[in-house]
Amino acid sequence: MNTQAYLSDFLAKQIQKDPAQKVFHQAMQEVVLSLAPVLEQNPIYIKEKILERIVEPERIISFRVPWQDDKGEIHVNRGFRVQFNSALGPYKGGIRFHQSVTQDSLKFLGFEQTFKNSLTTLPLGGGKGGSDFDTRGKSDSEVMRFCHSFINELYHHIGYHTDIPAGDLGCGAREIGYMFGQYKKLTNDFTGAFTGKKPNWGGSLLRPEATGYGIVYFAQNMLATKQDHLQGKTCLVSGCGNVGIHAIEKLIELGAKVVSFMDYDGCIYDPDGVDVEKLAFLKNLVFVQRGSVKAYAQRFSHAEFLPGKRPWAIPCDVAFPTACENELNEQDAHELLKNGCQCLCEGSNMPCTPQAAEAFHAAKILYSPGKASNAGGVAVSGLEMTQNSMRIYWTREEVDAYLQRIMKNIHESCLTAAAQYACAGNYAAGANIAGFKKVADAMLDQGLV
Ligand code: 2IT
Repeated sequence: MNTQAYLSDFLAKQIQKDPAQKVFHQAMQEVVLSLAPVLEQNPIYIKEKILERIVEPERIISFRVPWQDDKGEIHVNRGFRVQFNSALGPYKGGIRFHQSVTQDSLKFLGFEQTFKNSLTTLPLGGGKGGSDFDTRGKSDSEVMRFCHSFINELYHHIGYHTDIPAGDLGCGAREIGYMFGQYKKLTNDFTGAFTGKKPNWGGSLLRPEATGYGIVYFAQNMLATKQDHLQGKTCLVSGCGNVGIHAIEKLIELGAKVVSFMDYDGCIYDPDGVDVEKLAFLKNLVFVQRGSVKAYAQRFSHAEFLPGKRPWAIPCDVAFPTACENELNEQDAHELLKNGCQCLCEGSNMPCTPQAAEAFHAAKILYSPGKASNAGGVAVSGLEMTQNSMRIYWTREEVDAYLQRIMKNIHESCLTAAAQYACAGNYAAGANIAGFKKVADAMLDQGLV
């Protein structure tokens, strides 16, 4: 059987196993199809059934999360941890708290995480977890009771050398604090079993900023291949959570002009660009008030609030999707390209639909996949683990130097792998190939486990 036929047959069989897992299939298909040249040059991966093994999570834990709200009413949510692959190190990946969380979405995220973590060059396996619990509209004490209940089960399955969760959508320092506290209470052990901790109890400086800064560093590296830079560029950012806000911060510092950001209610278009003062307002609004971005347009005169909209129709040079999977479709991609966008740097995991990604590839603009460009977050989580092991703290400057070096290395690995397998300049294929090879070779070394 030739490689293309093998891959079609492989995908058909996998899809048949769980026909409803659409988003996982999308992620699997994207990775697997780009591996054709690798399989051709390394038939051992086919003989040893590496693809069949790598798409199957090592373990999925699914559990009940009962909790009581402030009125005493009982709620039951679903909790999951997908322990996807431990060939390179303990399972590592975030916890997502959002109503959209299902086993399917966490399988997709755990799969992506495995390759992303491999790209960081740190000894990290891949995992992801979460719950269909929505933190929006909940009081602090409700969030605490939920997090404690979540950990009452999850603590059996995680640990410093086993599985190290962190934050993700809907799960920030507050939630990590409650989970870490309960984990410590139950295990009687103060270890770095979580990352994204606050710096006064074991967290790394720059971890909150790392994903956002990292995507901007990656974009800098991409632009540098064309002797270009971010200064003076008009940029779009979408989601303004932890990733988006820190991307905006770094972009302002580098002299770029950020004209958009959004939340669940809609999009802000600020033609004057976000400056340091406006960013301080936005940070307070999002991180402290937990309010809607609408308030930004009420506060700053030229800014417009576009209810229910996303930013992709606004003309820009560089775009940073930083909200969630499939937030940018084919029509959005054509709109961006028509308006002159020359660089699309993914901050969220799989933000582009396959058709949107195809449009960016066809137009040959600089286009990076999330698993490469957003790896700075988990990379600094890896550095947090190192600091915990050494029982020391590094300075912000030390962590930033590591982060910049890691993003540069990931950028280089993508380009090197792409060139080696005849798809020069294709960051998506390069990231898949480089990420896959390291995991696959470790799996070969470790035998059938
Ligand atoms: O998608 C991601 O890389 C994360 N949510 C961060 C994972 C981590 O372990 O820091």
